[in-house]
Amino acid sequence: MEKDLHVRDRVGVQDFVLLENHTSEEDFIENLQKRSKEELIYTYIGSVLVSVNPYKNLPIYGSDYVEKYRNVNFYELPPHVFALTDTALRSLRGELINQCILISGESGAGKTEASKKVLQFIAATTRKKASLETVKDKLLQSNPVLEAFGNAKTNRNDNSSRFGKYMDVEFDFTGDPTGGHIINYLLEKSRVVFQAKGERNFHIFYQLLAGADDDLLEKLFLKRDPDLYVYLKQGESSRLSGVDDAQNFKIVRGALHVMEIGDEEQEALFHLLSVIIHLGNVEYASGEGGRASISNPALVSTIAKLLGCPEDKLVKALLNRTIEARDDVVVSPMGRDEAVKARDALSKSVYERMFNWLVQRLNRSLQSGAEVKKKIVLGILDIYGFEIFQSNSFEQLCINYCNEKLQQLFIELTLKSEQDEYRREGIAWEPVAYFDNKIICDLIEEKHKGIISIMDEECLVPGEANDKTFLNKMDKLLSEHPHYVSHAKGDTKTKKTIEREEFRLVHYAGEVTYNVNGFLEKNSDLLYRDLKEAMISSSNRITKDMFTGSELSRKKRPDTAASQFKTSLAQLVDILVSKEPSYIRCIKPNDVQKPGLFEKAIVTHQVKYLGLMENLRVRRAGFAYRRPYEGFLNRYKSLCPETWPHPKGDAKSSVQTLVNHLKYGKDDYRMGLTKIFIRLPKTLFETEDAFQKRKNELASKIQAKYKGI
Ligand code: AOV
Ligand code: MG
Repeated sequence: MEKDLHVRDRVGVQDFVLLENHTSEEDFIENLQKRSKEELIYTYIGSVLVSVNPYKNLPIYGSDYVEKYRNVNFYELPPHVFALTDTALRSLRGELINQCILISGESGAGKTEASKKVLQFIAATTRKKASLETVKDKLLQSNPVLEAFGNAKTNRNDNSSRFGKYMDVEFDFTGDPTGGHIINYLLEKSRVVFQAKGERNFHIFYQLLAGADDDLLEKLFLKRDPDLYVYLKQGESSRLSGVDDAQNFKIVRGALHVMEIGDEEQEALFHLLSVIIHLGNVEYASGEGGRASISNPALVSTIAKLLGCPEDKLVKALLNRTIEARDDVVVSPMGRDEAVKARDALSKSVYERMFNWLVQRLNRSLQSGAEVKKKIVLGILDIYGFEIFQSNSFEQLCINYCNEKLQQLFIELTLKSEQDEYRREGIAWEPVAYFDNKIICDLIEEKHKGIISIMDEECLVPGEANDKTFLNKMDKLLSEHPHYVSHAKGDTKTKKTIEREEFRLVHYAGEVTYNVNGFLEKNSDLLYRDLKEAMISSSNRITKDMFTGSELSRKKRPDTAASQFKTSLAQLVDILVSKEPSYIRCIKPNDVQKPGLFEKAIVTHQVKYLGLMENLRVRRAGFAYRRPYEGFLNRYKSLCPETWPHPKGDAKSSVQTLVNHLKYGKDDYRMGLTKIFIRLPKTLFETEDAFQKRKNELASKIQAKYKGI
């Protein structure tokens, strides 16, 4: 196979840095296209992996490939996600440095698939030992569970992640995986009650209907046909070609078992899914004085049964709203529209809490044992990619904001700090210009001035504020901002019209027009007290963990959805910057999910906004590796008689002696103020190989001495 690999990968260049004398964007795209055509989906920019979605299964992830790539230096084999993972793993094991793999790209570009390959490689290349197999199995099986509950078909991707996911794989100091931890970010819960044409609700609903046996369905009062249920049929595409929902249901149940969620708890979960499905079919009429009444009370009775809560309590909560004002308690009946909204809020809340419950349970099951004192982690970030739909709402704003933050991090770490460091260390450097999207992040998140602040303020104004007043306020306060376009101002550049209830943001990845309807409500994210009380009275074993009495007595208003998201993203950035990053930049070659179709315009756009050309320029002129003198010296001093065992001069001059001895070429490295900079990974890898060899020699010498040989 070795031969085969190399023969197959003689198309274009494997590393853009090697595209000698061809530095234009066109050359770059052409190289990508040439390679894509030959199904060579991976290419490097230095150590950044660029991946072009093939939209078909390629035979490049089997155990033969795992073997091929394990413990082989990055540059020796054709680019592959396994090579990137292997490098991160080796740095983790060899130097005990926490790693993270950041995967970005727009919706459908291949992030989630890439994250699965990373995990697959980790599981396949760590030690085979009975006690580890359980851990690995759990790490792998957490995926089908989260995908079933957190992914859905959208018009961009049949298996689109509708939540953000950061997963730490934990290792002990020997490099054995010992467990993991998942953090989830803002689930797109509005999908539970509404889907655009061509889209579906979360996979699990359809899997349940297709895969449950007749007994279970009967217990849940469900019929097999998803088109009987409003919440499941609005997208008019409840069946997905090429996907076997029934089969997937079996896989999910098996995975739940692996995660230590047994049959009883699974049934409790399915009961809640059924509650949600039925809630969507509850119909309301407008009665006397505009009061809502329920047109199909038998259904509410079924729901109460499924929940194990008193029927009258549920009915009351679905039709009334109790408002506590100072010492007064007022029960006010809801109108039809309000009742529908309250019902939907309940469905969304139950689903979201169930999802959080699941993540918590997965984490409990993934927890490393107490005996693992020092943990080293490899984090994998797979979020929802940048998206533009026909109609974009609050959720798209959050998703796209998240992508802005990630792009910001990429810029910070690869373009800005890289260049800052050269300057600081006194390395001669020709600056590379790039677009810094901080201005857009600020537009969204800046205190007092940004969109989130304005939205939060409007959410606090009782009674008078609505989506329109929010929009007006933004139009007034932000109209001068170069990345904000209001209806009044209009888009002078593209001339695309902006409707009265819309605003447009010029994101780093493209322009998105948002419709403001529903923003405030989604941001406030309120669930009326009566519905909470009804849920608290449920005998379902999971709702007991999801709804607790304590939240009823809480006086302080919880943070808005956008503010919570902002806080959690800031925390995410902190987590990521504390680790050594590797990057996978995913590219989508067409908008129709089709194999073999490479649309230049679409790829060019992504190459532009991902900043790949700038990345390349910095890389080409720059240095792939840097290590502080002390660290470098300590690790490699045994390779030179003059530095072993005790270096003579200070760290910097000793490193100079060391690299002279190792015969580093003049252009292979630079000596900075506190660090050595190494241009190509190859140089460092060779030194590392020599070190490993030397270490083994020394070890066997010591052993021999010990044994008296
Ligand atoms: P995403 O995660 O980047 O989108 P996915 O990883 O779900 O995108 O990829 C979308 C689809 O493309 C997958 O379901 C596969 O059919 C195909 N695909 C992606 N990568 C590969 C690969 N390496 N080999 C074969 N097929 C692939 V989103 O979650 O929507 O932002 O939110
Ligand atoms: Mg995804």
